[in-house]
Amino acid sequence: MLEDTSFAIHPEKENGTRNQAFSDIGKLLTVGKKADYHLFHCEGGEVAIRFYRDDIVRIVMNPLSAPRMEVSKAVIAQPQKVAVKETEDVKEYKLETNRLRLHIQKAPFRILITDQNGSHLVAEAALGMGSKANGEVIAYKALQEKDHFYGFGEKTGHLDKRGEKYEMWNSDVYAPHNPETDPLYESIPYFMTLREGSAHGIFFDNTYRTFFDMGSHESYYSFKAEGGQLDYYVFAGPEPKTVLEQYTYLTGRMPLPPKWALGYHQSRYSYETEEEVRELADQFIARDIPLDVIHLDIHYMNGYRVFTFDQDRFPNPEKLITDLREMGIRVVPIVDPGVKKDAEYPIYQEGVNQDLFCKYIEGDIYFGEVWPGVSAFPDFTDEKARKWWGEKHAFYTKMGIEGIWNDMNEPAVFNETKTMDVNVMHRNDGDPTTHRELHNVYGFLMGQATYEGLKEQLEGKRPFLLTRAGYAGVQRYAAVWTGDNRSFWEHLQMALPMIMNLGISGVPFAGPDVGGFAHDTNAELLTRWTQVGAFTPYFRNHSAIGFRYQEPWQFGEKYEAIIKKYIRMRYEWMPQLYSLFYEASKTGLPVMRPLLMEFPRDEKTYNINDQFMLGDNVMIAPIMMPSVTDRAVYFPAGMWIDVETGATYEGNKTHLIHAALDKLPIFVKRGSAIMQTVWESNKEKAYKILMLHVFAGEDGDSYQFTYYDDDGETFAFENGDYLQLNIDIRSTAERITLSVEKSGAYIPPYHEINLMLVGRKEGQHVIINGEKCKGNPVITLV
Ligand code: MIG
Repeated sequence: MLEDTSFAIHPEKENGTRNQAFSDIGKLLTVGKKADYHLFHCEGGEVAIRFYRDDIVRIVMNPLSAPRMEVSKAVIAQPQKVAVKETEDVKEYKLETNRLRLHIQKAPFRILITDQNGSHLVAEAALGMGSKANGEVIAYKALQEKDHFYGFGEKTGHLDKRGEKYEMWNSDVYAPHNPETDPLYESIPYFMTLREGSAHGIFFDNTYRTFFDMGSHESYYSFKAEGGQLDYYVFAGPEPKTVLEQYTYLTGRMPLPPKWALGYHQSRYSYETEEEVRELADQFIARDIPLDVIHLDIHYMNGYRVFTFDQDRFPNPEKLITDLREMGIRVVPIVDPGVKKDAEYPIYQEGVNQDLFCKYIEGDIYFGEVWPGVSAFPDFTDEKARKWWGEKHAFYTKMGIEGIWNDMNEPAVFNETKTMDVNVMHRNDGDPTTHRELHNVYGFLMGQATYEGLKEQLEGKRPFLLTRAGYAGVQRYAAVWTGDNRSFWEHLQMALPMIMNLGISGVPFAGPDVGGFAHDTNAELLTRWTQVGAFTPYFRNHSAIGFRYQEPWQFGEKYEAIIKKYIRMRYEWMPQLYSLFYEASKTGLPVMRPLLMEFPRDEKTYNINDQFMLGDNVMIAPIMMPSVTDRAVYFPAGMWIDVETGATYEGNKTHLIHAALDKLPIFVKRGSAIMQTVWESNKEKAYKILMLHVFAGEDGDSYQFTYYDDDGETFAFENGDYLQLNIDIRSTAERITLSVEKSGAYIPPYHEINLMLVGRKEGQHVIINGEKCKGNPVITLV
């Protein structure tokens, strides 16, 4: 229509194309030195280079002004004092630490980053870094033939992201999560490159809409943002594990979750009434299927008003929560950010009166339509609003609630853009800026507000938070579930690379809706999915309104028995899982890992999507196809033992594995061990019996691991109240030698650990801490 007016010859039409021209950073003009960083003034902008550690360097390019050295909310590490050797010749500057070398070419300005031996990590492409007149900032980096990419947070598609293009813009996507469906709910602008066995990482810390192009061109990849600075960190590696340690040093690690949060969660959109919830809990108890958590979706609220219960549907929530707790079940309610515009609703009143909602620069509150109808949205970028929101959770914690589920926090809004107006002006803790810049951290900050509020109120107990949206660093506050998947086999398959890449992106506590959210699930799919779910870090069965119910018993006895077996298995493996979660909280290493993380020199592992490692010694190869009971499994180097049959498989080979519907193929590396317990009752989940299964090794096999335990729900472990066993296992033809080193003050309900030997050779003795064992070997703890 406008084309018929003078608009057709609008000046922007011509300039528009010119505006898109890329302008390279150009030549270096002058060099300046600040207290702990270098400043390079170039034709097309200024570049700051600051070392955070000798293996972490930050590069900030600002095309318009001096680089701003503040960091986003993702970064929690302070730069350390790093010894940097500095040299200059006619062509370049060189900045060097023990681990990194930066060759800074003067004309045009280019940065080549190598390791201490001169091997290229990040090299610039023919095009360097630069900007466009529309505010975009861009980096082009050399792509090598053997580069493989991982991370990017929550993305569909395969494990190896080479050749893919991604966008980061937190989005509510109910439409099917297809391979090309992008972006989804989380924005983690971070990736790891694996090149011939060595790894390094890049975190592009820009909260605007960002884009990554990992393969449209033969010789380079690129990343860019719609606005802000080209602000990125390079992590030196050289192992995939060290990259993760470095990235999570910068952005933080998951706090140790309460043990109950690692159990089985049952959810549905929605269990609509108190009776329905009680009936559900009774079913689990009657059928003796373990259950830790029931989720309450939006129907629990009064007209979808957060911090309320509907009086008809849930007349006595306190009693419900107490009664369920007696049965060993906790309640986790959903909390969305939208606050109903209702002059008689106290939360809305407080938000308006205390000036806590998102506003336009002109002062009007931003309103958007969500479940409660027209709603206002707390401005989580403001400390005052975060505190207020956190405090409001006393409504739940006073009832005995210890966990919250955050949904719709992209934020999702029912309009054409699916989110808040990008012109909303956030307070941003005193540095106001637009939603366009802060959209991607809105959910992250809601998570911070919620987690901190809960922690304060729970007085020493560990909170649990589940979130849909987030930004880099989200692991500090929340577990992540991958949103509205569907009951398709393809979505079960997709969940594996998605969760593994989330793990590589610093988020170890993640999982998909088991059984699939939308669409009707079916018996076989639910069964196979539950087998996988039992070993994904977060384990929740959730389904959508209008589709088939998918609780463990919905498809008859045959399937119920198998599903129950695997939910129980989750609990039998809890000592092992909890130790891995502890490790994740300390080092950032994920619980569920792609094979390449343990075998980075084995190229065959670089894109294995349908197998995963649990820690460093357990490999799981689920069946994720209908009617299939045999599959090929790739075994990396070593000898691998099927935990169920004891059969041994030689590594560096692919074997055909049979797995009837009741079998999930699980393999343990020979010479290593796993810690297990037995399922007793839902009420009393603290384990009393502990078993160390040692998969007897042969000459030269050795294995070390740390078993960890504590009370499972308080922060007392931070003051030494934990049990840690550093276990070292060495095998020869004559003996299996264990040394167990105990530390910490926690006294567990079990007093000994029963050693179970799998595949012990004739003539192999067992020696524990120097003593030869007779009969059934036991490790005594007291
Ligand atoms: O789809 O609260 O992803 O888990 O059950 C509408 C209702 C909003 C989206 C979440 C889903 C949840 C549902 N929510």
